[in-house]
Amino acid sequence: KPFFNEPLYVTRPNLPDKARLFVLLDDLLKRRWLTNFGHYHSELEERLRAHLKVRHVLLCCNGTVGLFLLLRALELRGKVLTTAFTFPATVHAVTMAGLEPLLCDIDLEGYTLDIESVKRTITAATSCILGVDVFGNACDYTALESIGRSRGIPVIYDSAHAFMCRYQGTFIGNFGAAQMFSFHATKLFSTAEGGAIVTNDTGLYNRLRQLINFGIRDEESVTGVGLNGKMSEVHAIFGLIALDNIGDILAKLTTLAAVYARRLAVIPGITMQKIRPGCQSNHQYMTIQVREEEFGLSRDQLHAALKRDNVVTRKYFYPAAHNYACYAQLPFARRAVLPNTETVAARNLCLPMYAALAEADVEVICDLVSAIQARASEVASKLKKTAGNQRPREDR
Ligand code: T4K
Repeated sequence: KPFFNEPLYVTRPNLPDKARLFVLLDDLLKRRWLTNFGHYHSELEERLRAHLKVRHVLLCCNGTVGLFLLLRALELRGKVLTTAFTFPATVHAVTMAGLEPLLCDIDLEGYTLDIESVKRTITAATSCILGVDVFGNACDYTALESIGRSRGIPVIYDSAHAFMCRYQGTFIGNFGAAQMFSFHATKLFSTAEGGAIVTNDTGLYNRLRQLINFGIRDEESVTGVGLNGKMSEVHAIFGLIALDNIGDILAKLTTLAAVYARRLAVIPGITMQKIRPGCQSNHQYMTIQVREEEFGLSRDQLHAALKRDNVVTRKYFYPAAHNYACYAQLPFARRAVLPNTETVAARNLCLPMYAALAEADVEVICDLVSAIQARASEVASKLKKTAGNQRPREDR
């Protein structure tokens, strides 16, 4: 019998206040303006701009399309240097934009682009650096932007996980040529589906604003090849309500992160992501590395053992992008080139983390991890026995 009767997922959406949602939806119907840069869209852009203290916010239908449009708006050619330790969206956006991903290794503790690997890998054909602020940890902005400046190429960031994070006191969103946020249902700030490109570059913003709306400049001119990447009014309403609660959500995640950190620190073989000094995380993800030699079980075994108790963890980001079948023919698809990426992808596990999660449940999850470690060999043989006759369960 599993410890929890209902699954505890890796995340759950933060839901909008129902009464407020219905009031705004009612107003939306009265306005009869559902999309194409409407009233609520403008209000959300304005509030985000003021909140993040950034010059421009371009709301998008999702983060992936935003990143794709950003790569197109930069009018790049050749290769884009990025990481394989990320969600498929990052590397696919590069490929879909007609560019070749050039994959670099990450640092073993913080999981962002490793600067020495960037220096070793970058070539004259590299037209952009695309860092990922993975799990809300800021890339080494200073080093990456110095490399970008010396080569005369833009540096941009997939900051899908980093909304409300700060670096040296400044909100993420203000670094590099532009940064992308995801506002997907699984993110701490959510519009159900959605995202944004934020930038202080007015020329880049103006190009993006046309690309996101079919390349249309005005009623009688189309300036380039664009698509429909706009956010609708319904999604913007979700965002406006979510923004009102963001302080409470951050406070709750900070409390839960402290409980996890205190409890997990004493379990042999478990280490936490090392957040860059000066970076203030939003604690959206609770990610651990499982070191098999000390823990007694592999990451995959811990994942399977927790699932038996209905704790549904996720192996983000396994497999890393260089192991996808669609990239197998590319030059970077050689495991030996990305040793740290391989190690982190094999060890990393994301534990349940969301504002509606009870502190007491976090304590129980930590008790379970601790008990599994203490009885590692017994757990390993039980898992082995049941592996043969268990139907695969949905990994959600
Ligand atoms: N770059 C990076 C670094 C990213 O991580 C992402 C997205 C992107 C770019 C692209 O941004 P978007 O285009 O999505 O805006 C989820 C999210 O769908 C994805 O947005 C996110 N990263 C990724 C890290 O997580 P999956 O495939 O793991 O989703 P799924 O459906 O398995 O959901 C995860 C858990 O959330 C489930 O265990 C249950 C829970 N859940 C999910 C949904 C959708 C709910 O409780 N309710 C829900 O409505 O990708």
